[in-house]
Amino acid sequence: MRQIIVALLLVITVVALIVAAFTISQVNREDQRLKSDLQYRSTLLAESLKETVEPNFINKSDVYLQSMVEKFTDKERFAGVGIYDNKGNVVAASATIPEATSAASEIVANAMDADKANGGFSTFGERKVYLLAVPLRNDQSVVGALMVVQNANYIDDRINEIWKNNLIRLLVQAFLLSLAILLLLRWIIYQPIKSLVETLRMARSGDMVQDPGQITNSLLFRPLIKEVSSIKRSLLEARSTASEEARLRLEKLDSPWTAQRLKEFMLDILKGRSIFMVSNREPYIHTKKGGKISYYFPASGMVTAIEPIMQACGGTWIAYGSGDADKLIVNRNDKIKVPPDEPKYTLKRVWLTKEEEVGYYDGFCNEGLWPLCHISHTRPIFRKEDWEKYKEVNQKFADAVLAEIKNQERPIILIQDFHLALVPRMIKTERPGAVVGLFWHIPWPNPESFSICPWKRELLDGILGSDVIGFHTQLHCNNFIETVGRELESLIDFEQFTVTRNNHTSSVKPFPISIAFPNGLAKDDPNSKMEGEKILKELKINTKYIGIGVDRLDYTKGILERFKAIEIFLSKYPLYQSDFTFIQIAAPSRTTVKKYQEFAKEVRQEADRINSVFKAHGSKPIVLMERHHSHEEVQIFYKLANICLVTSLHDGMNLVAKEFIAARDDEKGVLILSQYTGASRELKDAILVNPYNGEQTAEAIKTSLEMKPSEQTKRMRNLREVIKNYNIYRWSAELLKAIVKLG
Ligand code: ADQ
Repeated sequence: MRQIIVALLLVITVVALIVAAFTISQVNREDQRLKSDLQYRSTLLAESLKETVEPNFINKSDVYLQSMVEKFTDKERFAGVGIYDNKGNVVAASATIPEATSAASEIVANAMDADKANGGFSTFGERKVYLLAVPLRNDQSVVGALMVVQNANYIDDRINEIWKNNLIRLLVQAFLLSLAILLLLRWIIYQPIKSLVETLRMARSGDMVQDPGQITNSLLFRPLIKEVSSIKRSLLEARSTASEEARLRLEKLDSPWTAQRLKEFMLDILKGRSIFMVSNREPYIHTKKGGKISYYFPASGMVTAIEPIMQACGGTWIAYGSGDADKLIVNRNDKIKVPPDEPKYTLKRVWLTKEEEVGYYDGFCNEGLWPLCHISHTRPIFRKEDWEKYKEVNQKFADAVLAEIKNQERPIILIQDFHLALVPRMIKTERPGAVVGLFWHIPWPNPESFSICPWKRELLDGILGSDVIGFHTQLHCNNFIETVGRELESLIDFEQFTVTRNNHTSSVKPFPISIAFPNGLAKDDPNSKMEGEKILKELKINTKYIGIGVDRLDYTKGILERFKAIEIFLSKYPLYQSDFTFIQIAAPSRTTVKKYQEFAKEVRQEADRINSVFKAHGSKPIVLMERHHSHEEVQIFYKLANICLVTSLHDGMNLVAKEFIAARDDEKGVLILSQYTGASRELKDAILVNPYNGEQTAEAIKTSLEMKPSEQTKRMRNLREVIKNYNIYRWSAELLKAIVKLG
C-alpha cells in the first residue's frame, strides 16, 4: 500500500510540475499582453486629451481644466487625469488621484525632462495603477504635463484567476488520475495477484485449489499464470513425495523387512483374507527336452520381484502357461504347487491359443504398449486385430480370477503390469466388493506420448477399475494422473493423488520396487570365487578389469549405446585395451517379434565390429553370452566384475542395478547407472550417466575403474543400505497396506 501511495504522489507531483510550468508561461504571456494593451490605450487617451488640454492649459483656464478632469474620475478602468505645470505642481486633477505621490511626480518630471511620453506602474493606496505622462507644450517649450491614470488591478485579477483555474484543473486531474490508477491497479493487477497469492497459499497449506488459469485471461499475466500453475503442481507433487518419504523414514526405524516379517505382517493385516496374484509371465516355466521335463525361472524383473513375496506368504498366482511342458504337469484345475522343489504356493495356469499369443502378447503388448510407454524412439504399432485379442485375453484372465474368487468373501487381487490393463475393470464389474490393486512395472509416459494410442480411453478406464494403482516413481504417477485428466471425465484430487470416476475412487501411489535382500545368494563364499575364476578361464578372459551387463535382449536396455561407449573408452584410453573385458549376458526375449529379432542381430554385429577393431591389438573387449542364465550363474558374474553397466534408454525401475549391489557383500565394485531408470532416483551413489552420451559413459568407465577402493566401499555401503532399507518385502508390505486400507 505504501508503494502505491508513493507512486501516486510521484504521479501527482509530475503532473503538478507540468501544470505549474504551463501556468507560469501562460501567466507571463497574459501579463505582457494586458500591460501592453493598457499602455497602448493610455497613450491613445493621453494624446487625445492633450489636444484638448494644451490650448486651455496655455490660456490658464484652471476652472475649465478642473471641470474637464472631473469628468474622467474613476470610470471603470480609467482612474483619472492630472495636469501639472512645468515645476511639477498640480494644476488640475481628478479627485481620485492623490495630491502628490513620489511615483507620479517622478513620471511627470521625466516626461517633461525628456519631452516625451513616460509611463510606469505604481500604487495608489491599495490600488495598482498605470501612470502615463505626456509633456504639454507652448510652441517649442515644455510648459507642463498631462498624466493619465488607469486602473491596473484587473491585470493582477486576471493573473490570479489563471492561477486559480489551473489549480482547480490540477486538483480535478490529480483526483481523476489517481482514481483511474487505483481502479486499474485493482482490476488488472491487484485482483489477479490476490487470487494467485490465495491459490499458492492454499496449495502450500494443502487445500484444494482452483486452476490458476481460471483466475484471469489477461495477456499481462499469462507467463506468470503458467509459472504459478507449474509451481502449484510441483508443490502438490513435492508434498506427496515428502509425506511418502517421511513415512518411509519413520518405518526405517524398524528392523529390516524379511520374508518372515512380511509373513507375520500379512497374517496380521489380512485377517484370513486370501491374495490372488495375476500376471502374464509365470514364475516357473516347464519345458521338455529329450523326454525329460525340467523348469526354469524366466528373465523377468516382474517375476524376480514378485516371487519372493509369494514364497513368503503363499496364495495363488494366476499366469499364462507358456512352457511347452506346462500342460503336462498341472492338475485338472490347471494348478501346480511351486517352487517345484519346495512348494509354497499355487500356480494356476491360463492357456492361450497361438493366435491369442500373437495378437495379444507379440502384437498389442510388445509392439504397441511397450514402445508406447518407453521413450526409446521405437515406433509403437497398433493393429485393430491385436487390440481385439488383447481384450479377449484380458477377459480370459478376468474369468480365471473370477472363478478362483467365487467363494471368497473379500478377496484381494494384485494384478501385475501392462499386459492386463483391462482386468481390474472386468473384475470390479462382476465383483464390486473385491479389492483390486494394479502395479505398472514399466514407465508411464507423458500425456502427449500416450495420446497416440487409439484405445487409450478404454485402457485408462480398465486401469481405473483398480482401487490402488502403483508405479515405481512419483513422476510416473504424475504422468498417469495428467493423462487421465486429459483423456477422461473424472475428478482428480492432486493432494491425495486419487481419481474418482463413476463413484469409484482409485488411489495412485509410487512404490519403488526392489529385490529380496538379503537373498541367501550373496554370501561371500570361496566357492563362488572359484566358480568365477573357472568361468573366466573357460571364456579365456585374463584381463585385469571386468565389466558386466545383464539384460534381456531388449532395445530399451541401451546395449548398443553401452557397446559404443566401450569402444570410445578403449580408443581414448588405449592402455586399457589389453586390460579390460566387458561381459554382456543377454537373455533372448520376445524372439517372435520382428523388432527383437533385428535388435538381437544388431547387438551381435556391433559386438563383432568392435571386437574386430581391437583385434589387431590382441584384445577381445566384448564377450557376448546370448542365453538364459540361472540366478545363481548371474550372481557369479556380478561378484567378479569391477563395474556393472546399466545403460537403459528408459526403464521403470531396473532390478539388475539392485541385484549387482545385493551381490557385492565384499563392498567393492562400481555401478554405472542410466539416469533414465527409476532406480537412479534411489541409488545416488552410483555413477549416473546419460546413455545417449557415449563420451560421458566412456569417462564414467574410466572413473569407475580408477576409483580408490576406499571410495568404492563408501559408495557400495551406502547403496546396500538403500536396498536393505527398502527391499521387496517392504515393498509388498507397503502395497498391501495401501490396498487393505481401502477395503
Ligand atoms: P525387466 O524389463 O525385465 O523388468 P529388470 O528390472 O532389469 O527388467 O529385470 C530383469 C530381470 O531379469 C533381472 O532379475 C535379471 O537378473 C534377469 N535377467 C536379465 N538377463 C538375464 C539373463 N541373461 N539370464 C537370466 N536372468 C536375466 C520390468 C521393467 C523394469 C522393472 C521390472 C520390475 O521393465 O523397469 O524394474 O519390471 O518391476
